[in-house]
Amino acid sequence: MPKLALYYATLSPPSRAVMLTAKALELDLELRPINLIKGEHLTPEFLKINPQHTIPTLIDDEAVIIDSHAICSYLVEKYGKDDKLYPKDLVKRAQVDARLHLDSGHLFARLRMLYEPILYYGSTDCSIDKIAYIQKCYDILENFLKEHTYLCGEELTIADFCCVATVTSVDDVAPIDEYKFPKVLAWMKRLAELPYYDEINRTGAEELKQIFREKLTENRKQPKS
Ligand SMILES: N[C@@H](CCC(=O)N[C@@H](CS)C(=O)NCC(=O)O)C(=O)O
Repeated sequence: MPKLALYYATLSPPSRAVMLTAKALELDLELRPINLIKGEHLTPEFLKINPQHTIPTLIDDEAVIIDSHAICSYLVEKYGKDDKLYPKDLVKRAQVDARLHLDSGHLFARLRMLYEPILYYGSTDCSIDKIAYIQKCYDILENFLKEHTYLCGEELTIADFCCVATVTSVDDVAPIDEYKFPKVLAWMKRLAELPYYDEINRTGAEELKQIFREKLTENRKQPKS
C-alpha cells in the first residue's frame, strides 16, 4: 500500500474528521503536524502543496487532495473494503454529499466565523447572534436524526465524522439544549462509543474549546484601541 501522509492539527475539526475516517478504514497515515498559530500553513513550501493553505491536506503518492470532505470520500472510494461509509448508490451518496456540504457551508463555516477572529485577530466578539447561528444548525441535525440512528440513515458514514468533529468543537460556547435536541446528543454519545473516538476526536476538540476560552479571556483583558 502506498504511503499516505496527512498535514493536520489535532485542534482542527476537519483534520479530525479525516483521521476518524482513516481509523475506520484501518489506514495508516504519516502525520505531518502544521501549527496554524505559528503560520506554518503560509510558508512557501506549504503553499506550493496547497495554495488554499488549509489543513487537512492529504498526500497519496503524487496526488495532493485538499478539503476534509473531499479527502474522506477519496479515502473510502480508494481504500474502503466496502462502500458503507460513502455509498455508491447515487441517492444514498447524494444524501451523504448533502450532509458534507451542510458541514462545510453551514456548521464549520459558522464555527469558523466565531472562532477565527478570536483565535487569530484579538477579537472579543462572541455575540449571541453568532452563537444562535450555530445553534440553528443543531435544529437541522435534529431533524435529520429524528427517524434515524445516523445522519444519513442506519449506517455510519463520513458525514457523521465530519459533522461530529465540528459540533464537538463548539458545543460549550454554543450549548446543545437537551430538551430541544435530544437526538443530536444521543447521536454524539453513539459516536463517542467508537473505540478510536477519544484518541482521535475528544482530546483535540476539548483542547480547541479550552484554547478558545483562554484566548477570549485574554483578548477581553486587552485595552480597547
Ligand atoms: N473546507 C475545508 C476547511 C479547512 C479549514 O478551514 N481548515 C482550517 C483549520 S481548522 C485552516 O486550515 N485554516 C487556515 C487557513 O484557512 O488559512 C476542509 O474541510 O478541509
